[in-house]
Amino acid sequence: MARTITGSLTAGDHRFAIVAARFNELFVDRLIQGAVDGLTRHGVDDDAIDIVRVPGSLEIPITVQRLADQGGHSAIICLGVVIRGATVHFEHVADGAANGIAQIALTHDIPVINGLIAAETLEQAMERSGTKLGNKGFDAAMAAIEMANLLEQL
Ligand code: INI
Repeated sequence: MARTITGSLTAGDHRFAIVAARFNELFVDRLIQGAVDGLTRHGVDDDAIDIVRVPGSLEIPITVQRLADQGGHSAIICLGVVIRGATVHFEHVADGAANGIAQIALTHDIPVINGLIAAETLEQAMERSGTKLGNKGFDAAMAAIEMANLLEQL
């Protein structure tokens, strides 16, 4: 029978970093709360979570790179909010951040979870940061725990 390998949602001895933008902090703060809630509810100790704040989403990749170089975490969660309505260079910020963090995951062999919201409107950003459509920070935390455990097995 085929063997399926998946990562569990158990904390283990993993340490996690959250890199979060201050830009649009009204929403990003909710994402941080969601991510921390997701981690701790699955058994991750508060002391095993490092939160690093950066000015905006474009500063997330270099910060993730530094953390990945240091090697103290099993996964890194990126949180930021880019809103088209409020940003002329929306694509530049959203794509720059997303491409940068994806690249670091591959070059440093560490799960870097994209918890960035790219929203068309303020309302959409609100929906994804703790109201109608859940909390993307919480979802990112789940992906981080699962990937930390999965990569340990592979
Ligand atoms: N940063 C964001 O995280 N979200 C945005 O919507 C945004 N807008 O609107 O421009 C944004 N800009 C700042 C950017 O990430 C950098 O901090 C800035 O350009 C300095 O490098």
